[in-house]
Amino acid sequence: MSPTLRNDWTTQQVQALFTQPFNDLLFQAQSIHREHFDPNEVQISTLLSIKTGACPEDCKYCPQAGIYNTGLEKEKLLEIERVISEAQAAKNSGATRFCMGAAWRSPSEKDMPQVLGMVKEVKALGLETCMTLGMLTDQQAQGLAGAGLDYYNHNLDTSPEYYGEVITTRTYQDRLVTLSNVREAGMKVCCGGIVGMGESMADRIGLLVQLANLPEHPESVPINMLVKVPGTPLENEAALEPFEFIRTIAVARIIMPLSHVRLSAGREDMNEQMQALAFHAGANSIFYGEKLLTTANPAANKDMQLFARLGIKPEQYHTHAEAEEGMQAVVNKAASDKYFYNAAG
Ligand code: SAM
Ligand code: DTB
Ligand code: SF4
Repeated sequence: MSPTLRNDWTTQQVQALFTQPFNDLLFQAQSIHREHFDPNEVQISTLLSIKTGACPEDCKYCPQAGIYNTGLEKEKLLEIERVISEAQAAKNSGATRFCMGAAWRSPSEKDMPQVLGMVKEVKALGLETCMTLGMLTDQQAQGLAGAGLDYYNHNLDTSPEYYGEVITTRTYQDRLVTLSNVREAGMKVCCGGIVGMGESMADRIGLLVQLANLPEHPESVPINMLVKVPGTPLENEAALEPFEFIRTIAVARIIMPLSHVRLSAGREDMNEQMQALAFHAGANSIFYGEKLLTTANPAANKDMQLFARLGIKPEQYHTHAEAEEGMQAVVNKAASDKYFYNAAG
């Protein structure tokens, strides 16, 4: 009888968590966080854009969509050598995972061999690998898994209800199919969304319900604060109330207790107190290094100084066997937690 994580959250239950008094919410999130993770460790990943700009999709938040005039310099798919040297630099500065992103609707068959080569070479450096390349067929997902890709990032972005306001060139269902292909191929899933796009609280709750009710929780849940890029339709969007952002992180932590929750894009616009509050709410992963894909991120030394002042250590990369063993220990411990686990499963 193995315990199962809940994936039957109702909107009402998540709304009740989300709207409870702030201190109660943070206490609950921090308590759950401490049951499953070292509260003073944060996983760090570095991003690289391996193919920049001229994307055929119309995501209203995105500087890389070809239809918006954001002044972005487009680039072709990078050579493998360049990717290896960027990955080595990321490793040298302390990252444990290297995430490669491409401004594609989906990868073409022509580009796949080069992409698979990148996975193999970056992995050979002793880094965990992640890619985000758009929609994947089941064969493409299997190819990436076969090359050794650890994680695939594909976000749901927002609630099903708000989605059509933001993207019209691919459906919510298309995204769910890609996520299922990634799972079937045996890779870990990185899936989250963006807040601050003019959505309502109900939409933030709707996104969280969708994420937690996937057949398996994503191992990594990036919560991005919209980076408002001039030239995109969302450039003048009103700023999200900061506590709403913290509430979103805290609820993600509570309903997906074993997932790494990433304080993702948008940290350039947050002060250190806000970031510290996000860690207190259960965020335990960040993007590390001066650049996200095309926009700015805090300098690595600034992040390390913040970590030192908060007593936070970067999470060490574990070998696959160690990670499996660690996860089994967490699952065993979770078996006795009646509130979040269904022991009858
Ligand atoms: N083209 C691929 C796709 O969309 O699936 C992969 C790259 S895309 C840039 C990856 C994710 O970055 C998007 O799903 C979105 O959640 C996030 N993102 C893009 N632009 C952003 C922005 N301006 N602010 C916050 N997050 C953003
Ligand atoms: C995710 O959820 N956020 C990252 C990553 N996945 C690929 C991307 C953020 C991009 C922010 C805008 C830019 O730098 O282009
Ligand atoms: Fe293209 Fe991805 Fe940007 Fe959408 S988010 S426009 S798919 S790069």
